[in-house]
Amino acid sequence: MTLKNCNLFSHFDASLEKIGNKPILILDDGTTYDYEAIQNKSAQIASLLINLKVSPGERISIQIEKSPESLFLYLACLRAGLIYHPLNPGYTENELEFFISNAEPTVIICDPKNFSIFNKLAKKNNINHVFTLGADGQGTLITASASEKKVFQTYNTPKDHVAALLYSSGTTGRPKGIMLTHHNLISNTQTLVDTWQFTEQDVLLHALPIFHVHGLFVAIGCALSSGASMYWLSKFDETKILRHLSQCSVLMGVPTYYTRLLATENITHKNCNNIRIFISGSAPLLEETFHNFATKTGHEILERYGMTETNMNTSNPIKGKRKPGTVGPPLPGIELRVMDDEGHCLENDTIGNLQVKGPNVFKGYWKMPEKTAEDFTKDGYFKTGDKAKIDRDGYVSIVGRSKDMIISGGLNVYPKEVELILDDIDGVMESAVIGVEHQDLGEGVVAIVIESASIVLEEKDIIKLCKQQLAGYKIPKKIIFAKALPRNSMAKVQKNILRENYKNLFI
Ligand code: MLC
Ligand code: AMP
Repeated sequence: MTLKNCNLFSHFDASLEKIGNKPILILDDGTTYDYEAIQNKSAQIASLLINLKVSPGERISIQIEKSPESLFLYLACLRAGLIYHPLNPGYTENELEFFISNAEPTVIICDPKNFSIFNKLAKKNNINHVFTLGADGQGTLITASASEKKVFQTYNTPKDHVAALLYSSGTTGRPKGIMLTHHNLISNTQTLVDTWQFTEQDVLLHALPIFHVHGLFVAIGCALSSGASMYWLSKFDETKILRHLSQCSVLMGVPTYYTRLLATENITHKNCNNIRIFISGSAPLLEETFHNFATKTGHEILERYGMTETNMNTSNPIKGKRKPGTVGPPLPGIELRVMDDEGHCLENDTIGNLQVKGPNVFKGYWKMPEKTAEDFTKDGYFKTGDKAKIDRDGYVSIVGRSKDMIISGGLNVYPKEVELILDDIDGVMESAVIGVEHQDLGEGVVAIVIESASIVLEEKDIIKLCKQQLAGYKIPKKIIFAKALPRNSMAKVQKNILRENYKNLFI
């Protein structure tokens, strides 16, 4: 990497300044934004933030819907050297309390409908600035930045400077902030552009949310680093995807996108004619989906593997064999190894703990130095928490997780977090939350609840109480009332037995 200024925006700038006024963003209604528009709008927001006397390294916490302006805001934070802290718009007040007090932002940007919640949180946490930005691109952030200059000198960023803070929960239920540096993101983005052969001729169909690495760093990163255009959909919608597919060359999605497209029966060789690659990740792609999609469209979905802490680690190849059920070999410059519990490297085809090392690996957990140290080996590998094996050709298969985590429609649910809420409900003695095979979502969240004798509970009441505290995707799709939980001799709940007992619940 020869960039003097290690700012991710400067990295985008280097390719975008070459492409003239072709549209970079194309909306469903045909509105377009070229690079000049994006540069101007991000400069105005960056100027506004810096004029508030916010300094590089301070956090901007953001809970908004996806819109063109949400992209300008992300770019503004990069340009100003501010740490971008995105939050799922589904989070409830209860969940937000933790994130805001932990991230300690200087500025909050929220949907106008949630202003009073954030205003309250801001007062409680001594935060002076709360702006709004709605799904329609309107809000105080935009009105306040409209009079700012359209020129902004991008922050001259040191290599280790943190670009983003993304939280992932943990087995204890307490989320951890993951610090990703500009260098982490530049190196991974460039590796993906090279590996997937992105060019300015590409048109990416962008339907992913931008509060997670997949939509934010992988998709936006590949497009802006190569000068490609993006069809910018506010969310996944089969009808809109099918409407625009023939004008696009790349689609990125979680496996649910592909199973939903297959379920429409309207995905054909013809409407996929212009597509160069369909990319899948964030959750396991079933071999059945890979084969059905290939039959229907003539395209073999390219599966890759990553995580928030590392961005992308492996990918099936553009040219060469894409092996269904595998996530491909390690990306260039990234080292992967499979270890046993005692720390010995395992041979090919043997299942063990997957570890990764490379310029893509995050700087550490926010304000958690002990946890950071615990998750790295002495020789600098990050312990992913995934169980994997590597075949003779170097292809990696993710076969399970040592972390107790459910992936529902590409979103992670930590059972402990849901169990804590359930156990707090009057009438619940204890609970166990598991992931069960689900045709649409990959895994569906299921709660097994043991009632105390005194109160009779109904499923709908439990769901209602959960919804007050947890984002929608974490809410159990089914509550099962049982007499007792299976336990081993150490009194630990045997979730494997529960998963086996309820494996046919959704199929
Ligand atoms: C929404 N709902 C979900 C859900 N998403 N339930 C379970 N799992 C999900 N993923 C719930 C809502 O709360 C709501 O409940 C109901 O479903 C309908 O909401 P919706 O917004 O209309 O849902 P829908 O549009 O169908 O969304 C489903 C989805 C979406 C799969 C399209 O979740 C999605 O885009 N997922 C992608 C997530 C992603 O980007 N992951 C990348 C993580 S990065 P109710 O009760 O109110 O009706 C990562 C690293 C890597 O993992 O390697 O990439
Ligand atoms: P997150 O914490 O949201 O970044 O989720 C990362 C986790 O998603 C990884 O640790 C894996 O468990 C899982 N994951 C991502 N991509 C894949 C994939 N292609 N196949 C299987 N699991 C995946």
